[in-house]
Amino acid sequence: MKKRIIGVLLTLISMTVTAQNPVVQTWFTTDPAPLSYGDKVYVYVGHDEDNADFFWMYEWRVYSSSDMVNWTDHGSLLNLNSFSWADDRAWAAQTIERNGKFYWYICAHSKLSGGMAIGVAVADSPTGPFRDALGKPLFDNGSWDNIDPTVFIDDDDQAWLFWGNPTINYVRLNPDMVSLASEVKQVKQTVEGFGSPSMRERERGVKYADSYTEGPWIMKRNFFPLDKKGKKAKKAVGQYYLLYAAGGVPEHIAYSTAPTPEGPWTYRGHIMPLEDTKSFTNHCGVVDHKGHSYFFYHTGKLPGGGGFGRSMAIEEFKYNEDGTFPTIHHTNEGVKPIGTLNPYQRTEAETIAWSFGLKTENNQKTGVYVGEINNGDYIKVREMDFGTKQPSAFTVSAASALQGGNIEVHLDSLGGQKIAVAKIPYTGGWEEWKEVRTPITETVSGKHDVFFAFTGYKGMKLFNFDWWKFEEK
Ligand code: FUB
Repeated sequence: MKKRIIGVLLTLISMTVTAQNPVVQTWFTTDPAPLSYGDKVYVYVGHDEDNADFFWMYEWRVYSSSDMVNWTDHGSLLNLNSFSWADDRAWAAQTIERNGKFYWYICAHSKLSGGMAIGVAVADSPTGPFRDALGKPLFDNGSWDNIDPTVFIDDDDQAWLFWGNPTINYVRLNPDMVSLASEVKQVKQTVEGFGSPSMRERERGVKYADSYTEGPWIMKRNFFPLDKKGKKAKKAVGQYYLLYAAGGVPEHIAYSTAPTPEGPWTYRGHIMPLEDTKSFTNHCGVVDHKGHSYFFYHTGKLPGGGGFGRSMAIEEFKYNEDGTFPTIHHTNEGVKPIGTLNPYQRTEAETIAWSFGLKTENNQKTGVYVGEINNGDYIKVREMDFGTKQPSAFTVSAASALQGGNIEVHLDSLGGQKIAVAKIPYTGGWEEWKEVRTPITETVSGKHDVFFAFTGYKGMKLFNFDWWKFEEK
């Protein structure tokens, strides 16, 4: 019995040590929509409230990473108050860049029509500041179907917006990205296209291959078709993909392809089959970045999570040679790093590969910082490359209105080599930031995962943590 308990404990510890999923542990992060821009992947998410019994959602948040494992929290960059016409349900959304501007398509409950409506916010950078581009919805006809907008710009510069549950609606956008260039149309759902006809046309007692539910993700990809002998064509062919949550609830992810954005669609099967993800919804987004392809989705697997407490997760995958998707399963491990972190650059404390116990907070004065730190909490950052330059000091910016505490810096594991202890004093307030510089005498070189372990008096909030930096000798 004792052996079994030790075995379970060891499994739990090793899971935490290697886990990258769920990607964020500080907040629930739902309906992830990734965007590759410059050196980074940005991901735009919704936010389930703690202990919710429905999709009580009031804001949208943004995270970014240049290595896919350390994610920087940019905070809550849009909320229902950003849209004068919206009063509830800050549900799924997606952001796209065009000519240096970032357009964030959201859906929310409209107090104008009483239904769900599509809105759009705009900013000059992927992390805002975002403002409602129109001061009114982009599309609002009083229907509850208007959820989950997804957007893409075709090679001919035509932008397309798709959305809907249980209908699939689509429209052309004007080059300004904030007005409609065509009538809103509905994709005809058929057995060939989606595994079944639209919900209203499905016949009782008939077992269909699949069924569109919600959460569309529209994208295009060029691939080289294979002939019957498996030989690759010389010319690439553009293919349109519509990925979506399917099968009613619980949802799996399926997809269809077409030669044009308007179809005809061919049902292609499951991408992420129904698995025990602890969430009865799923919602996906796909991004190609630096030669890697990533599948974003959500699960209910964060402790305290579930169907109304969902968290984004990521898997890397490779397209099949014939342009189809492989089957992708959810994992705890998630993705591998594709870059390193420079310890000698000031890094925001909210850049996190894995954390335990704490939260991030944001406000006008400080921006985003790490708060709610208690004894025993920790942050792990991965792939910190000290190179051959020996660090001589570790500096942090922290604030405490109480007794403060310690930031212990360990290499490779929580119990690994301790290279510094920053002692945070009482600073006069939770946002009275002080820089604390600690010399390093231990020898450190090469690449390490680094753990910031927080210690201090038990049972009370210790300090807030804004940024850290190592100095080279
Ligand atoms: O997050 C609220 C709703 O749940 C989304 O709009 C759907 O796609 C489902 O994930």
